Amino acid sequence: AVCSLSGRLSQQTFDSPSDKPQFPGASAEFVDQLEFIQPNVISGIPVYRVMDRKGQIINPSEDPKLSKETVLKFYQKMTLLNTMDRILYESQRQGRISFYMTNYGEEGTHVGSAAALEPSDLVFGQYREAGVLMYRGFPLDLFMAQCYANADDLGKGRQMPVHYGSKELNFVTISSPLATQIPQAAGAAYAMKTLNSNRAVICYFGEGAASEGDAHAGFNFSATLECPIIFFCRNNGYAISTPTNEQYRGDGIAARGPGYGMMSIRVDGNDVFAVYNATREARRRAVAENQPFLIEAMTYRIGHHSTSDDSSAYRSVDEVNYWDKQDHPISRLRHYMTARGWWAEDEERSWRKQSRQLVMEAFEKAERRLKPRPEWLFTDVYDENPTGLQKQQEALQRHLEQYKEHYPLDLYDK
Ligand SMILES: Cc1ncc(C[n+]2csc(CCOP(=O)(O)OP(=O)(O)O)c2C)c(N)n1
Ligand SMILES: [Mg+2]
Repeated sequence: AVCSLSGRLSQQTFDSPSDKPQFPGASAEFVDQLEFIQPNVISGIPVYRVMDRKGQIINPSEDPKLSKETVLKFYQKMTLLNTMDRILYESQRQGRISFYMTNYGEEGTHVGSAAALEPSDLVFGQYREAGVLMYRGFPLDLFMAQCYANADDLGKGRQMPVHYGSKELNFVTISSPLATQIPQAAGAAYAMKTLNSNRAVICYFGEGAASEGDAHAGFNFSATLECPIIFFCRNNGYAISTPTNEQYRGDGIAARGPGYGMMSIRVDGNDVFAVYNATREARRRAVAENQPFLIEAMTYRIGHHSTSDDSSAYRSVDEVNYWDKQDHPISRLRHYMTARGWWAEDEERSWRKQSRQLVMEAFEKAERRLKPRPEWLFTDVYDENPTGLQKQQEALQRHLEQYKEHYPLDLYDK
């Protein structure tokens, strides 16, 4: 029996702890059947939702039962973001600003997640999360100042539009090389854990960015170092023109969580309450248990990727219309509010008017404001400017002095 190649009997006979695999890298059993694991072993991860498309609560025990005041705040932030997007998109089209990215269709992912966090939690965004910053209280004037690169911009006009940041609101400045924020966020969460600060980190990224190597590094460090972080993937169907069926072959991003040993969930990103519930519970447990959570919010990018893109080249108008007309996070929330008698045509009309006015005032103010002082180009990187930079600054000053008639220097702050 010892020499039997059929194996089964001898295994039973010599069953002892040493017959279990002893490899340090896995906790598993031996098998004697050749079998590959099917790639779809994790497939069809369900989509958690609280409301149906008509804004009706499906399971009352999942209703977050937020106050009227909070729900109205959700709605107002989502629609204000929409209005700001429309005005800034148009102003790029008119040549007033150089670039813009809209958030159409993803408002529920922003507001639902932002509302579930503590203000002291640190946010790392990708670039399509303006609603998170808006929910935290970033004023329209500062959004506009950033896009207009005027003297009020916290970044002093040194970044492309939509690269917002706010130290006060714990929102790390956007850097658009994809996925760089993911390992940075993991490191920040590790620091928060070691400082025992009771803070969490949330890191937003697109399903396209999740294909970058940096995403792997961030996920794996967070899991092994047991970091209080929420990885929030906005799966909006596209990475510019690349649809998800060309982006990955597994069951989306949530399916990767178990591979990293991470708690994971897929939610309906167009259901602001589902996003809120999932983020709130993930946030609570991330801090209480020091472990990372992965949330994949399914949504749809209704706008073009950016003002440099024309999405009609790679998707149908019907597809976009479906999401815009049938399954929109804003209309879903409005159905919910209307059913409770919290919102009707009158409120809608006056809020539309008021919000448009707020955006237009901020826009006009930003456009009138002077540009940042040219010497601010040279500040904020070094504590003391190295001689090389000092020389460049002097050269710029001489150049502007000599050729001043070629530069609109009166538009710049002195
Ligand atoms: C490293 C890197 N490669 C390529 C780009 C160009 N790029 C900018 S956005 C983008 C698509 C990202 O898609 P996704 O992560 O799904 O986010 P979404 O735009 O859909 O919100 C690409 C390829 C980049 N910014 N950085
Ligand atoms: Mg995407």
